[in-house]
Amino acid sequence: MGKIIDGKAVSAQVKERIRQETAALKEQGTQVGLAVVIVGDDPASKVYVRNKKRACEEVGFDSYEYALPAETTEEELLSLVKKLNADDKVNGILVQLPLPAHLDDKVIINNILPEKDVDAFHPINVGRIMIGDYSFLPCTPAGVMELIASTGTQIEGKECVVIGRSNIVGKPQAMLLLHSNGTVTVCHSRTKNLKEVASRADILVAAVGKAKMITADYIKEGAVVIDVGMDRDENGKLCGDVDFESCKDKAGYITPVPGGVGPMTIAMLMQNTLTAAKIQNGL
Ligand code: L34
Repeated sequence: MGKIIDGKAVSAQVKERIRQETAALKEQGTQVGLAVVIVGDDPASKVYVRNKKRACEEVGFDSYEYALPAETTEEELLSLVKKLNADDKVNGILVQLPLPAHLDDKVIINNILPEKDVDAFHPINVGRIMIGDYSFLPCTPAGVMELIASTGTQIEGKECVVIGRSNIVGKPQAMLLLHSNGTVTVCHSRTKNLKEVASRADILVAAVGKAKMITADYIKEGAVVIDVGMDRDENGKLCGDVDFESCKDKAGYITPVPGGVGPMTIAMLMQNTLTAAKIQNGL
């Protein structure tokens, strides 16, 4: 029987540590603030943003929420970003993705000050991650690393397979595993023999966006299986990229959806925001 990794419990531990540090900073006169910008009314994004706001309350950050209509122009969004860049109360700026189709993520992200880019999506921060010299780690991949660490599994020398090559998850995930001395393979939609490659993995990270695509025949007995997917099954129920039921006994460790990677993404956002506040205050 594989052990279920409790992302809620691990994230609660991380947030508790952040809460204590935030309270200590406050005593010294530093209050931490995060601005979260959401454009349009994608229901999933609204849930994630609400969870981020709640996490800010839990750890003692001020949160500033900007819910803009779907018709917001690039000019309007950029002017908000610039206002937040200049606002000393705002240590971190997060523009929730995806944006409506008429807005270009790249243009918006490039205009967030790198030192306030708590998603680590700005090219400067991406470059720093590439060379292993960073202050912020992208939230989802960093959360995955924490979940792997929580199992006591050493990454060094292990076969790590990442399925998915997005800029937000797959690519930075591969880099973080590499920094931990894993032997890393990145698979994607053109990979041949995906099953064969995936089932070599000691550590498998699925970030494809296809409901329950990873069945037991994709995984090695005893592997650590991390499910980044936020998908809907045939009944519209939230599920991951991994077919949890068929994999849970074969895996050594496995994350559930919900309650796995999602809460960790948010905990890591809190971590990055705290780091940003410390750097901006010369601490
Ligand atoms: N800019 N955009 C930006 N930064 C991010 O870090 C994100 N991401 C991804 C989407 N767009 C983003 C998130 O916030 C994914 N993501 C995210 C955050 C939280 C949760 C899921 C994805 C989450 O809270 N998941 C819960 C279930 C939520 C539900 O009930 O629908 C969980 O337990 O997994």
